[in-house]
Order: sequence, then structure tokens, then C-alpha cells
Amino acid sequence: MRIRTLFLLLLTSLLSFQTLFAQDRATVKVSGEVTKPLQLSLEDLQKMKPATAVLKDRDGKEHPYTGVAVSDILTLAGVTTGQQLHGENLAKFLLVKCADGYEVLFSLAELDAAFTDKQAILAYQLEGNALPAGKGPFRLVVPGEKRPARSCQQVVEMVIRFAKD
Ligand SMILES: Nc1nc2c(c(=O)[nH]1)N[C@H]1C(S)=C(S)[C@@H](COP(=O)(O)O)O[C@H]1N2
Ligand SMILES: [Mo]
Repeated sequence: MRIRTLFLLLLTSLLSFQTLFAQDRATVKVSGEVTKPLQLSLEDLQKMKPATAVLKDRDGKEHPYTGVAVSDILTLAGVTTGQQLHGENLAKFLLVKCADGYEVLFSLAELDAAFTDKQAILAYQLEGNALPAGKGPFRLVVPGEKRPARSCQQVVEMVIRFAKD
């Protein structure tokens, strides 16, 4: 009996250790039409300039998230932003991919401070705490939208592509 309890204890601690590790190892890949592909970990994001965004849920309740401006991530990856976002570059888009297969799309101009004051962020905290398992470790938070449907959870990849024919 005692051995079994000990074994179970060992197993559960090993499993929770693994979950912690998995959280630590989680990254968001930034790829496609970039000059510098990225693989951002929580640590990498925490070193960048923090930004906040409020997400209204389906019941109208407000939730304050902290993370990094998507535009800062795009700039770091060498995506055309700000002054460079003109002409044919306006036909570029960002596709955000999530662990459950959910995908959402933005034109680059929608995310650019030169075009809009609504700053979308890649969030890693909600009310000062790490995001809960089903939502994190990384979530896109898009303020100023009537529905939270593009605020996608469990983000794993951000792909930039050209939609130009
Ligand atoms: N990865 C992922 N993100 C997602 C979804 C999803 O199915 N998968 N659903 C979206 C929809 S339709 C809504 S309404 C919100 C719900 O977010 P909440 O649970 O924080 O209220 O998540 C959005 N983000
Ligand atoms: Mo939804």
C-alpha cells in the first residue's frame, strides 16, 4: 500500500513537472514574408516592451491582458510596418494559427500604429497571472471589436503572406 502511494506521488509530481516544462518550452513561431524568422518564448516576450489590451467577453465583461504589441513583433521579424507599409505591401496579411487548428486573419494595416489606434497584442498574462492552460500560454487580444472571435487562444504561429495576384 505504502509503495503504491509513493509511486503515485512520484508519478503525479513527474507529470506536473512535465506540464511546467512544456509551458516553459512553448514558443510562437513567426514565419513567411519576414526578413528574420522568429521563435519567441515567454522569456523572449517578457524582455520586449510590455503592452496592455482590454478584451470584452461575450457577456460584456472586461478583462485586462498584458503582452507585447503585435506590431512590435512584426517589426522585430522585419515585416514591412509604419512608413514601409504602402503600395503592394498593403496586400500582405497575417495568419495566426492556434494549437486547436483555429486560425484568424488580419491585413497588416489593421495592426499598424500608422493606420489605427487599436493595438492588438500577443498576451501572456491576464490580470497579472499566466494565462490558464486552455487559453495560453499565448493569446492574441484584439481590442475594439464587437466579438472576441479573433482574439485567438493558444497561439502557436504567426505567418505573414502576400495576397497579391
Ligand atoms: N484557439 C481558439 N481561440 C479562440 C476560439 C477557438 O475556438 N479557438 N474561439 C474564439 C471565440 S468564437 C470566442 S467568443 C472567444 C472566447 O474567449 P473567452 O473564452 O476568453 O471568452 O475565443 C476566441 N478564440
Ligand atoms: Mo465566439
